[in-house]
Amino acid sequence: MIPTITAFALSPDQGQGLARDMRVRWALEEVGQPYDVRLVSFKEMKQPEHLAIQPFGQIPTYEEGDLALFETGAIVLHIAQHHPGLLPNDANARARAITWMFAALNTMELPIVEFDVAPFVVGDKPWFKEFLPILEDRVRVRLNELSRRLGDADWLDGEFSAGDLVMVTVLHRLDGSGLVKEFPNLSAYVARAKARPAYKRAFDDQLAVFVAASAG
Ligand code: GTB
Repeated sequence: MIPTITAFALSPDQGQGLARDMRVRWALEEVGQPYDVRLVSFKEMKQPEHLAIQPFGQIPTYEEGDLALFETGAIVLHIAQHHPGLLPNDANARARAITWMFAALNTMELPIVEFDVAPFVVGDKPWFKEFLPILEDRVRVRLNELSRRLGDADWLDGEFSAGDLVMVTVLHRLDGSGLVKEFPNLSAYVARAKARPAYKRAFDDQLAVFVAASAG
């Protein structure tokens, strides 16, 4: 059965891979699962029909027959558990790969998003100029720890896994900041992941949505 995901009809990032359907598209591409995309406007995301699937009125969602999922971590895990390629067969290695998915979403993404959205949320406050470097340092601490753990390995734990996939989409959010570049091994890690054909297909497909919407 072909799953259907939702994505922004007009993404605020102009198709630069920041909207979170990117990680779902990438996972589907990695496992070779074709999928359909239903584009939704901001208004449609807040309507009862969408809220029934995504209670927070966000994208992406994932529908497959009777199953409707939200939360990208859960969606990527579902894809990885139902197709070979994104999780190791060995039970312990599988558990560790899933741990990296949680680490990406809970330990890394949290300070990264706080740092990224601060200019929009509190950019007009008189204390903002002192506050931003504090948030930046919180991100730097996590990057340093991640860099130390990765060392000179290609991937976080053995073969490329859903843990790397989610981690790289989280680090992608820092692209404009130059922070990842402070850590050459992390920079190389992100570049290695983004060189994967599945990443490129997912990125190009997401960008094509924005290009088509802008043209029309
Ligand atoms: N925890 C949820 C998940 O992982 O699925 C979070 C989903 C989420 O944040 N969705 C965002 C959304 O629908 C889009 S991806 N927002 C609309 C709303 O909340 O009303 C986040 C995102 C969007 C745009 C940029 N950008 O332009 O740079 C970056 C990240």
